[in-house]
Amino acid sequence: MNRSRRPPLVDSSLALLAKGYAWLPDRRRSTGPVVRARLMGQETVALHGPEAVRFFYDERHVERGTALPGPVLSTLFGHGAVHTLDGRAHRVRKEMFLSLLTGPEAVAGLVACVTRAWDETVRSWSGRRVVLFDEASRVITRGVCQWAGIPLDDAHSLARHLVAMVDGFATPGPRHWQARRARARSEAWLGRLVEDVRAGAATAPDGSALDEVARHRDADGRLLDPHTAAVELLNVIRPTVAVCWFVSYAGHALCLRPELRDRLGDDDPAYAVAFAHELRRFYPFAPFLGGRAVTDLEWRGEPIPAGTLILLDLYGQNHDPALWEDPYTFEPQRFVERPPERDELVPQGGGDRAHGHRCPGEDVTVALLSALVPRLARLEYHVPEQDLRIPLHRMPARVRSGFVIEDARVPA
Ligand code: MYR
Repeated sequence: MNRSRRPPLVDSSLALLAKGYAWLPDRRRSTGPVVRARLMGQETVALHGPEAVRFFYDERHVERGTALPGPVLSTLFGHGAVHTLDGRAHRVRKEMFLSLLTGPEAVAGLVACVTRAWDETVRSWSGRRVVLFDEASRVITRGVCQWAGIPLDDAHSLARHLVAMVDGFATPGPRHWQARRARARSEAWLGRLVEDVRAGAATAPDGSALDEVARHRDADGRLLDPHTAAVELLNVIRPTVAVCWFVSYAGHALCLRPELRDRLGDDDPAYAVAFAHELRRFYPFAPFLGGRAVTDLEWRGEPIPAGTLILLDLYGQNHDPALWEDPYTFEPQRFVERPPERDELVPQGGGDRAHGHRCPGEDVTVALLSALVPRLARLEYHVPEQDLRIPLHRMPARVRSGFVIEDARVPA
């Protein structure tokens, strides 16, 4: 084994926390395409690039179930979530998400609920100072709960809880504990709702996410226990609400490149989709994904022993100059000229969505952004002085101010 192939002795977990999204790309620039490190005491190899995506998503190489750290499950995904399954158990559970979140009808239904909530809400922004991130999180919460058949008393507090779960998964500080509390409360509430639906004490509209999750049977033929059902309902609504990150990034992008507003206002759906893809490529969201080598592997001549933690560097790949011209320039036009290939643009993972772990909500994300961002571009508003920095050491990153707008007005 040569020097570069020896697992490092020094643990890099603190360096990762300190540098965030920049940690892996920096390491790659200094050590070459395959990064070897030790994280949380575990031997780790990080890969990136379309070929690495295909390697990572091959179940003969990498399993996901054992790779997610407890703190990530206790905040972001939930214990027992689809993310922790492999093989047939994963396929059967994933099928439920695919039937809910993919296909033109499902996507259009969800987008209609969210855009209605947006159109009703924006009028209330006039004469006020609003934080786009917060407003978008509430609008999407209202829309997605209506679509999912989940009765909602207080969109503000559910939106706060859903955002907290995402915001606190990668930090050891107070945000993390807030995320754990938000998850515990939300799981308890939705677990009770599922029990009520099954007992006939609450109704779930036919075919709604609440109905489908309550009736879903796993690979063993059994209903989900109420806790797991709550976890999976959250796995439908939370990532949808997380689109608020990209809505506030859209405000940021339109502030940096105001000339793009006209093009977005032109009612050109292809351009709106290209803009959505560029938001997902350019701005930091999921830094990387993790899996575990199921057997002794080799990647481009580099040995990867069974049990090694394998990271797929999503942020690095989305900014790799070998894949993207001027990767640090925000340019939606790149996707007008050439739609992204499956394993090239990977903000929400890669590989085959139907069989692997690729996010089933990718179409929903693109469709929501394609509907909301042109609405934002058509809105007239003032952008006051604020902190527009997006520090890369914070995971997940976000615009510091949340993107504040004033005097918003829907043009006649
Ligand atoms: C959501 O599911 O709510 C959307 C947010 C997704 C962020 C994804 C981050 C994945 C981090 C996995 C860490 C694995 C470490 C081994």
